[in-house]
Parts: sequence; structure tokens; C-alpha cells
Amino acid sequence: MVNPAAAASLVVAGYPSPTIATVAHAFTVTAKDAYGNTDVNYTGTVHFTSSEYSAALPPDYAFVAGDGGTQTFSATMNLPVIHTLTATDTASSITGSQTGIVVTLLDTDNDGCADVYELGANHAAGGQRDPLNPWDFFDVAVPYSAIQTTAGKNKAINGADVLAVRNGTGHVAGDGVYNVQYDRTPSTASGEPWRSGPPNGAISGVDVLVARDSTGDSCM
Ligand SMILES: [Ca+2]
Ligand SMILES: [Ca+2]
Ligand SMILES: [Ca+2]
Repeated sequence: MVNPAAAASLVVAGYPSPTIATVAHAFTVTAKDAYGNTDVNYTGTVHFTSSEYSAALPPDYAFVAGDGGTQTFSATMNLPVIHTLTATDTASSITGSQTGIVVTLLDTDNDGCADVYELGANHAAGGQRDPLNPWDFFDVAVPYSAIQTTAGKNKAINGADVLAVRNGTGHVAGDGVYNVQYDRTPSTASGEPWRSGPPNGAISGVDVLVARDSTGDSCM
């Protein structure tokens, strides 16, 4: 066994990426000497920080001899985007980070609009929708024809979505061209066209109207 030198850095690792915001996950902190060996005798106190200012981080932790230089912790990222998780020794300032942790928001129905936005009040921001209805946010993976220049969902309902639906009009389930993603059942809620429902087997002008009426809505 290698007899380690004093700890020179902390290795923060194991936090899952990509991951979903607001869910707690485990990660490890390991004290390493300058040669990359684990400092099994490390008894420093580590303090946690993150680029995600609202993250739920562990309290300061004082390593004990029985830890063998490594310990498992738990943290929760609450905001999406890409974050860093850092542990720093409060006395010596040796430190280490796990970088590039990709955090996304939960989108239960996978319609491109995260639950937290679907539950919001502003329909133009994706709100007043149902996080369990995958057909109420009309962002589609264009194209339906070569006219389209944008590929894939972009979390915004715009002219490309409307055009893609329009180009699919006249097709019905089973005709070999029909694509279910351009088909909706219109909302039955008065004045609330964004509450569209599941496919009804025919892509028609009504679907174009449903898409058009939600144009400008986005869900970031
Ligand atoms: Ca959703
Ligand atoms: Ca939905
Ligand atoms: Ca339809």
C-alpha cells in the first residue's frame, strides 16, 4: 500500500449528468495527494459551494480517520442549465470541483414544456396547460416538407410549426404520409385554444388553427 502524502486536492465526482432539477443525488469527495493517491488520513473540514446559487448543499463536514479519505454526500440542484459543484477545505483551501453538470427541468409528458411552466399562469410562457397531456404544447419536430429549415423541437411555437402542420393537412391516419405529431383535437375550453388534446386521426385546417393560435408561446 502506498503511504500517501498530505492532501493536495479534493476530487468531487459522481453527481449524475444530465439530471433532473429538484431531485437529490449522491456524489463523492475524495482527498488526493499530489501524486493522485487517496489521502486515507485526511481529516480536514470541507465546505460546499455551487454555481447553482439555490442548490441544497450538504453542511460543512469534518472528515474522520475512519472515512479513509473519501465520503459520500447528497445535493439537490433546483435550477436548470449547467452547473459546478465544489468542495473546499476550510483550513488549507485545497479544493476540487465537478464541472459540467447538466440540469434540466422535469417534463413528465415530454411535450417540450417543463412541468413547472405548464403549471404557470401565463399561457404564452407555456402555462395553463396539463403536465400530463403531451398534446397541449404544439412545438413539433419540423419538417413536414423541405420548406422547413428548423429541425427538432425548440420549445417555441412559431411559424415553422404552423407551416409544418399546414403542409400535413389532408392526411389521415393510415395513408402512409400521416404523422401523428401534427394532429390534434382542438380545445373545448372557450378562449383557450392552447388546451389542445390528443390526435383525432386527421390533419386538417383545424390543426393549423390550433397551432396558429398558440404562435408566440414559448416554454424555456
Ligand atoms: Ca410537459
Ligand atoms: Ca403538456
Ligand atoms: Ca386533427
